[in-house]
Amino acid sequence: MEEPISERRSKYTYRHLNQLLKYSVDTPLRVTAHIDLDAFYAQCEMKRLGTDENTPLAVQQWQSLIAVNYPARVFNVSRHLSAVDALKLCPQLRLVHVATWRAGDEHWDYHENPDIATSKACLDPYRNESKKIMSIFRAACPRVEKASIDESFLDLSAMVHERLLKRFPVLALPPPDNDPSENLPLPPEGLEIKWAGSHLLELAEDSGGCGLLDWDDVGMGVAAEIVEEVRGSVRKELGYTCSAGIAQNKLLAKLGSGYKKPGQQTVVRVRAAQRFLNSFKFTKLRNLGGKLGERISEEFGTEELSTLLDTPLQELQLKLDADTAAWVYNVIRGIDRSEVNPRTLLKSMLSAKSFRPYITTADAASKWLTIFISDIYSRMEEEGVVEGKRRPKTMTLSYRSSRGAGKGRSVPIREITKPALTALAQNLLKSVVDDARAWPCAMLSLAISRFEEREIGSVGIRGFLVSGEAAKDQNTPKPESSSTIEREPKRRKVDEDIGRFFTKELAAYGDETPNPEDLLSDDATADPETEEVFDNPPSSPPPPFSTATGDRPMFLCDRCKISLPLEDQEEHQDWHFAKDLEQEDRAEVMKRTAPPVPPSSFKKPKKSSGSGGGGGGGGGKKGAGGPEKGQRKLFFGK
Ligand code: DCP
Ligand code: CA
Repeated sequence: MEEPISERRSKYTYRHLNQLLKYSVDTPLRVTAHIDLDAFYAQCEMKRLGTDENTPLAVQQWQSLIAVNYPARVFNVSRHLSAVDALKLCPQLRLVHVATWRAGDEHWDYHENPDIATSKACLDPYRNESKKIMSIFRAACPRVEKASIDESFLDLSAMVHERLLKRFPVLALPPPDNDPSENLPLPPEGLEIKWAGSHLLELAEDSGGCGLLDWDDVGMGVAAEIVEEVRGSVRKELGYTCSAGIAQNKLLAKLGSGYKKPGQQTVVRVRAAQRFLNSFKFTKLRNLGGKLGERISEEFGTEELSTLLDTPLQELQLKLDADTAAWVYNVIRGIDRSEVNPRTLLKSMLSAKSFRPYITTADAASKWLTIFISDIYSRMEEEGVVEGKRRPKTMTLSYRSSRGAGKGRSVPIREITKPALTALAQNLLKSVVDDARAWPCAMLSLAISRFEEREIGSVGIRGFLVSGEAAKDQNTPKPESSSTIEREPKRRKVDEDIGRFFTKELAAYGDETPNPEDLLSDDATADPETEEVFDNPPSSPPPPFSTATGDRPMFLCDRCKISLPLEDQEEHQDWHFAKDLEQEDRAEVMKRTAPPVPPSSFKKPKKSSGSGGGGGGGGGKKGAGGPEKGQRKLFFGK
């Protein structure tokens, strides 16, 4: 016989409720949000220029559009178009070029038609706005994770707990017999959840309908109110609209925020999660967009999430390693135990420039280095490096020659002053200059990495100590953790001497290309302190090409599976090159710092899974996912 309603209990326990206070990933009552700014760079420019909200506007970097506002999207203007093609679709489109550092200037600034040969794009204005937005999120919620320049995760669990207990004092009473495994009473009968104007996704057919509310629904309703308040503050204080997803975990919250845009929010209730997930290809899920997703779709002959759901765990384990199989099995069921991690660990800072035309002299390279140092040093000031809060241990200079050959050199950083760093970089450059294979030079990049700070150690150690599900979760590739942190430098000064050189020595090289064989040989003359970390043969296969809608040639990056205008191809590959270099460097360091293998053992030491919290996983050099948005942006930010 069915129990009378008054006797029925919630399916959640007092323990589940209390776990909210500790942001536990184990409670099914957990609530997180993902907030994503709409057309972010475009909104920044609209605010700066005081543009009317309905004016179509796009942000360009050289000839490519990198952000398109929603009024322009009505005209089918999209990020993949060139500025010229976009104007054909929407003649009234307002085009704004990103700010640039220009030869001879003391500051970055907005310039009408910046010259790609003598300028470097600057994303500082967006970093600055991002910083203000983050302050609003952090003031509203104690646990915020910055996921990229315009995306954040909020763990709302503790805030929801507080509001629930205030609103439903019955929840504050001790459990029967003080037993936390007792089930909670059900929410009051007839309770109506307001949902704060959120979109709601349909519940699964077998979920018992919407009449049977439980505390997960009530908690989500409270979270929806909080998110609406936060979005309201961003709008009121800074004028920006953003979209948000509210769900039990980060995976679902992120899918939710993209469901309706702009200026809207979506709640993915627990009972709606699977149905919602089934509407996606699994390659659209967080961390499954890159190599791992590709491999799974090849192995199992499908990209459909719902088809993969029919695959038993054992079968996944036959084709994927045990941890990955378990992780995938969970993720396609909406189970994601990753924490909202408020620490923003600094991994590296990179400043790079592709040269078209190629540069051909040491003098030109040296002067670009001066800009890189200025760029990086001001970010170091902002990150507390200069005042000693954290300390980078390695500087890496890498280059790519006109024929695609690449090489990187690293040195330990001993002194954090601008003159010392400049001297170090210039010394590194000397070894490149002497290397005939570097010329003509198509790309130079300078990176500082291996930041020493307490958090890095603790994350690493936890990764080894935790067991079971938690360990699986931590071992699962987290693309966001491998991206270079993009923060918000102030307007900064470029050294005055920068400007004097750009006009000379910029002619492209002729056909004098180095012998490819030479490019593979070792450099015996390297300074003993200079460690060669990467050597990229020039003969890497060209990426597959695809043709986009319209007649604009596009290429599909075979590594991160994003389609980009053909003219961005080299620059994009440079970006991969620089990131690879960084990864190789970290892997090298891990190898060197690993405990020695006992001489009796002939077993190879187990390959380190990644890069000290830097998103290894899946055995791949770059982790399973392709670069997420934050990373992709980098190659625009030369
Ligand atoms: N960005 C970039 N290059 C890319 C992708 C993005 O430079 N390939 C920059 C410009 C975007 C910002 O990052 O404004 C945020 O990226 P999103 O993918 O979130 O795109 P938007 O915020 O522009 O639009 P949406 O409203 O779809 O989020
Ligand atoms: Ca966005």
